Amino acid sequence: MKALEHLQGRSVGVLGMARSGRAVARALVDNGARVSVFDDRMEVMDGLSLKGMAIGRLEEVADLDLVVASPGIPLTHPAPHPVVSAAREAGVPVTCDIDLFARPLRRLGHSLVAITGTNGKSTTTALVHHLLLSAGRRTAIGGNIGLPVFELKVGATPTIFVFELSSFQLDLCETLRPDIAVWMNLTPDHLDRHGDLAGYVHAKSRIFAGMGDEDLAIVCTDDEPSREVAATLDGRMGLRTFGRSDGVDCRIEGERLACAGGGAHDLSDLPSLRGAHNVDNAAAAALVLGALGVDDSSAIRKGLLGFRSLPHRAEEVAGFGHVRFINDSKATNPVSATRSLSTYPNIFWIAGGKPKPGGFADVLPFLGEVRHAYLIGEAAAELASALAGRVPLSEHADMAAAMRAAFADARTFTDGEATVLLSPACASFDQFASYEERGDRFREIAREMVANASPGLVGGAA
Ligand code: UMA
Repeated sequence: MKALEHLQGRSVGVLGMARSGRAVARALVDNGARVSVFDDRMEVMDGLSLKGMAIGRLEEVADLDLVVASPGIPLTHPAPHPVVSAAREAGVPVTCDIDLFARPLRRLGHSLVAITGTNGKSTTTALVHHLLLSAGRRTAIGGNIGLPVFELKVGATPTIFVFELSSFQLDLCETLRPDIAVWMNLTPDHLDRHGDLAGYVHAKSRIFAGMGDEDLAIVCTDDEPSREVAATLDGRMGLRTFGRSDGVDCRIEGERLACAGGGAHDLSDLPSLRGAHNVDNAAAAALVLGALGVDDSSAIRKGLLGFRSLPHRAEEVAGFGHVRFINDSKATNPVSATRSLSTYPNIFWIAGGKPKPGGFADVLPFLGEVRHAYLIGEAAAELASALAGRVPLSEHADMAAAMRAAFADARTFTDGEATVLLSPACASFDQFASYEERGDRFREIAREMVANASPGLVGGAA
């Protein structure tokens, strides 16, 4: 693979041996690099097939030519990983899979659309990829969305690579130069990893660092940090904006969007793109498609109609009479949870997990449809005091117990459609290995409860 040819015969350390580390280590071995691998968890190292690889040793880091760190490896906060510190002290460059993979793409005739933002980046990435496919374009999807880029094939036919990029990945990128970079929004998140908001903005802004006047930035200017970032880009590269203020290139009004240059779309009848946040996602996607020469409104509408929401993001997983179960496990911070809270009616809301710093004030204006909150995990007490007096609430030992209580209440609710919503506003790590595991469990329990429920006990819509 062209991205790694220059590393033939070189000594490369791969730090973190989960999804991205394993994929890049295998690709490096296939390209003749001498690969040593590091992971702090014994069980990960024990389970590895080390074909062509050696176990890395801290005292040998200074002899390496390059370290490829996984996104989850701390670089600065709370403290740099010892391998990262040793590499820096010895002047060994530290990079990531995304930076390595993307480097030769432009030279080989491919294009890169890179998408970041605190919320909405996975759905936008999936939507852009889906719309390109439905327009007959050759495209590939990867990155933070859960698909390590070194598992993708790079062939001779020009391909549009669409990558979701997190601040963790961007923090490690030195040479990244997307043809199109999309910035969805910015609210405080991952402050434990980046130190403070400025550190988080700095890491995310690296998406634009290598871009020049042939390239295009697409930025939603609805929040202050994003407006400040957009102001720094003007003149350095092409810039198209979207949002709810005057003067943007793609204006959002309710569930409609009107893009300068023709694209006008009404999203109110699209079941997979419910809620205001999905209008943002569609606006970004329409601008990307327009920039890539796909600006036929009816083709885009056909593509939007065929889009299915991603697992764990407002994913409808089961239904019973008037009750719908929505898995929004990916809502790992309060702002993200506000999106589904403002989308569904009569919400029986399961929230909690490992809290992020900053409290829950952001959800308070969005409780209008919450009929009861079922609180779980380490955050239960903090959430209970934030919500007290605003909505009825109860604390539960775990998600299964909360779901049983929520389903019982939703079934006997008689005033319209009811939604049992998992939108935790917290990370999952206190009770689950990942938000995916939490969402999978929610889906499984919901389907079990529905399969075992007696139809005679259904409450019913008014
Ligand atoms: N490890 C150490 N020492 C440490 C930290 C981690 O040895 O101090 C090891 C762990 O034991 C483990 C490995 O590193 O074996 C984990 O690496 P990783 O966390 O980077 O996990 P990957 O499976 O490689 O997944 C990464 C992204 N993970 C993170 O950013 C935390 C995935 O994003 C991404 O999908 C994947 O690469 C493919 O590109 C996940 C994520 O949670 C979805 N992202 C965050 C988010 O969306 O909020 C940013």
